[in-house]
Amino acid sequence: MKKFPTHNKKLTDWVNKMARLCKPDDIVWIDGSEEQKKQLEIEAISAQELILLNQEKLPGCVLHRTALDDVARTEHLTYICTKKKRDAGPNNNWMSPAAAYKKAKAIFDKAMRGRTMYVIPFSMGPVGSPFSKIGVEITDSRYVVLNMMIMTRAGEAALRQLEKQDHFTKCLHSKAELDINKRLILHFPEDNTIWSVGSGYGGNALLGKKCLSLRIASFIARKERWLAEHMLIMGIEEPNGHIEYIAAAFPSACGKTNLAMLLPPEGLKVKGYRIWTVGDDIAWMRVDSDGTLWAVNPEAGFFGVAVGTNSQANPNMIETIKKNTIYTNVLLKKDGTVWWEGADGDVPEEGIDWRGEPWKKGILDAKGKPVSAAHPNSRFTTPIANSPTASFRIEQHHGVPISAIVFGGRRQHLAPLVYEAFNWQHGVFVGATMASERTAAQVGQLGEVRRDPMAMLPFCGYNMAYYFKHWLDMGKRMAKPPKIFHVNWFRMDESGKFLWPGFRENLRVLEWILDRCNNKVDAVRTPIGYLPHPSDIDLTGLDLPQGALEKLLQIRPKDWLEELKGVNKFFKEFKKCLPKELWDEYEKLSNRLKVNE
Ligand code: GTP
Ligand code: SPV
Ligand code: MN
Repeated sequence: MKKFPTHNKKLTDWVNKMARLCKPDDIVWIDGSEEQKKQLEIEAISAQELILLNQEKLPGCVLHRTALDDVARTEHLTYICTKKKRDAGPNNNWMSPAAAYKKAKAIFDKAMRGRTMYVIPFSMGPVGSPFSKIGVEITDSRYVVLNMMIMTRAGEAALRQLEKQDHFTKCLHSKAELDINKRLILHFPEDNTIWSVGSGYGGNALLGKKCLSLRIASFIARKERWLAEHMLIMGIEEPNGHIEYIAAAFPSACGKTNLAMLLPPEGLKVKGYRIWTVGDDIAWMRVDSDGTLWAVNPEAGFFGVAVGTNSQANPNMIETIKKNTIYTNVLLKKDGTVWWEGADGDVPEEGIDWRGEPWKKGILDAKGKPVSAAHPNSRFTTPIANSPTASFRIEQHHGVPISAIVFGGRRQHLAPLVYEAFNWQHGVFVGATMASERTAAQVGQLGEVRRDPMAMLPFCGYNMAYYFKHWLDMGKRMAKPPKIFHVNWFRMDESGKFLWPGFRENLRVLEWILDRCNNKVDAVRTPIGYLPHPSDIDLTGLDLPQGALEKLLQIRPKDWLEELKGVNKFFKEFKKCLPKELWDEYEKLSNRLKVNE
């Protein structure tokens, strides 16, 4: 391979400049070929960055262990660096671009000494689609390269596209010392640039993912009048062959991947539904000339949560991750296969845990707590094309039309199983007031309820007050905006058990959502929105305890009024910038609740 396979001056100048800063021993351009991938794998295995798994049982699969304090996104070290602080908003950590570059430069300085610098041209979205964006990631991590080769369209074709359009997102990454005290994930939306240093974890280091496709893309999308969202995209094929597409935003580790790949439940089999996965994490959506909303998934792979994945919850994923998959922070079994809490089969007798320590069934730590085999945020990286549910429209430059937008989160008590917003503006309010209990996907206190508007709190690359305004404007531009819904698979009974079985059974709720979109059923008007008549949720073949559905659909105005206090506090953080329409919706909801109290 030629040393510099491009004549694009912007690109070569930038690569040279970054090389002068990081001082790598060598520079290698990623062409995306199978041979290059194999070569990198061999090198990574001999450098002990990867472990080759049992190739008979798991062909093309490898295992990686991160540093112990590098297992999830570090939101407190993630910054939006705009000239004006107000443009980043109260929802983001802010640093001035000058201060941020200076601080990071000191860490990047000579960080790649003794290492190879890889240059990865990549396309988010099908190469050549007018909706796709080109990025180039520079990294000193082979693990990052191999992940990017799955998660994006990386290599030669993306480079040729870059040369045609001559602009790209500059993404610089170095593991440096993998020191959490010298870790920064910096976004410079005004320079179309990302600098990430000191972490090797997915969302911190695979810069095409959250950094480009959400933080930078959301900033661009506002200017170009489209939406970059933390949403899955799925197609629901009806027995007559017609496919309806929905997009759904749930916070990290709240069920996007599982829903996007759903296998219809036994009880609904006779109805003949089939699910097609377009994406499990990110949606780029725009209004087309027909006045409706269309979506593409910018990614080419899944970076999915391992813990809890099994053939009961997500059989399609179990098929998907049997080959060409990178596993991160799971248990290594004696036979060279892997395991995690909630995986298929018996708990293994022994193995090497995600920390690289010997592990035995039932082993307890010094405090008497079970030692986890896999980290709760352990993940696998696998091509979407591996999935039996991969949609035939993934590569289509135009994407898919969206009939419904679904918001959701983890709420033990408050939110009902499903409800529908009265209209687009109310739907934006529903999204803007979302909250969820914290999961292991980000560092912090598990279980704590935090407001997470549109599941975008950690990912919106600018002031969320402007983002809400942008959402409101998008609705006005559509002749037929999708209907907006809210779901909660996580409501619990008094004893702390989930009231709803979730997973495959969620199709029953999607069925109601589509029926509403197609005006097939009416609904109950409540203070918070339209709720289903219990008889309109098809429970055929589902053994739901007596009264459970009623509990799942219950609304307690008192609890909602309490919730509004948190919303009020959150909205006030945006001061005068918050769109008036959201305060209007707030007042209207508050009044409706008081009448019903
Ligand atoms: P990110 O990749 O972090 O954005 O997460 P995600 O939104 O794709 O979440 P994912 O589908 O990986 O699910 C995360 C966790 O939620 C897993 O542990 C699942 O077992 C659990 N989960 C998913 N769907 C359901 C459901 O319907 N009910 C219940 N109770 N748990 C679920
Ligand atoms: C999430 O945390 O929402 C993920 C994983 O999808 S990460 O790539 O780390 O962001
Ligand atoms: Mn995610």
